[in-house]
Amino acid sequence: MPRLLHMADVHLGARHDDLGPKAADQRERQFAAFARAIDLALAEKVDLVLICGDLFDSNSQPRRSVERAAVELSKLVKRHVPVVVVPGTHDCYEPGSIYRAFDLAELAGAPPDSNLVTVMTDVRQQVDFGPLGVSVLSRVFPAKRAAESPLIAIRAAAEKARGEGPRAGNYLVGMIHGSIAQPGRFEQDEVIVTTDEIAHSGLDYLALGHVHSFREGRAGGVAFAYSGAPEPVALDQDGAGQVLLVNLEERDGKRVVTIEPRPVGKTRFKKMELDGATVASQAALAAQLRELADPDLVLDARIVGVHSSELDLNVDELTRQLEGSFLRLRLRDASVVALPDGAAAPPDTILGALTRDFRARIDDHETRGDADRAAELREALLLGVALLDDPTRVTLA
Ligand SMILES: [Mn+2]
Repeated sequence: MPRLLHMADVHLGARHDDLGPKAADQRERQFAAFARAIDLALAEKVDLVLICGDLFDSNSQPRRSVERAAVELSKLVKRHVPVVVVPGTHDCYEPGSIYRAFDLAELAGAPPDSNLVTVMTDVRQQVDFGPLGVSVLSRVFPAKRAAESPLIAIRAAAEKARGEGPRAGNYLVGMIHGSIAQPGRFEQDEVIVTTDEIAHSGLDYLALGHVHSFREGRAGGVAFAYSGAPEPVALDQDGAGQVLLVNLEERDGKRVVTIEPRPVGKTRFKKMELDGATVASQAALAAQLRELADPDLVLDARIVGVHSSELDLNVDELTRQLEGSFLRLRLRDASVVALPDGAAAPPDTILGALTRDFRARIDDHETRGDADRAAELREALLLGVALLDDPTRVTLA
């Protein structure tokens, strides 16, 4: 029973211009996840490793970075675990492709013609692992954009393989870096396939790359999956962080494909809402958030509800104080200040009339969903109440 490890979208060498001084850290995190994926392949004794595009973030990487990736692949070579790589969109097979500039197989120490490291190209579209009973099929274009669906050529190759003597019983595994067409969402992309094409591909399993979140599905009798990125490439990709172990087996004469996601990424995501009424002060909130401190955590915290008029909160300042404690911190204050109790002021006083009139206008804007205007009116009401109560407390600066 052949057992595969499927990964994609490692994006080694990503620049992360938006991360500033943390960019190098994030590159290292991605490399570490790649290394853990290789370790997992060895620990799980898989028979074959598939890398479905965007192993590198771009076609221009320094030699030392390519060599460093090849050192990881050499660990597979030493244990005679073959690996098949397809170029993606970031590292596409254009004339200046990284896969033309460097011989990954040689760098990884694979003997020539050993099939231990195979990079699929526009001329290398099939590799047969005879003893394993697996044939890997792909269709790579010498440009970022495919002239046609890669499944046209893959289907033809699958039909041929099924008809050929020694390979007729092989499991057929396709590798594609591209999008599955979805009306209204993915109609345009560099490489597009349809679920109908997958259903009629003749494959047992289609390994996909390009979408950075894990997704599995079935079209006709064909299992397919996106492994997602081993580590998020951008800090909003909360479906990333794993590779897939794929088992191909026959049960009662039927071929069964099972897909098991296994975590290799470290990044964790947490979204939380804090009730403004429970926030006593900025210092108290800082202490509360500090308890969650974790360099692998992307924390998205939002303060909601109603807060006391005594609370003086500067979320930008607080974010600056705490951001070193997290991989990334996003802090937002969507709470509103508590209004004075209208019933406390007799209706025939100025305070009573002001409160009643403003509350009606605030309610009106909130009902219509104009939160900004409602917040302005709340501030104005609080200021008015303070002026009537004790004008010396108010400084209009
Ligand atoms: Mn990608």
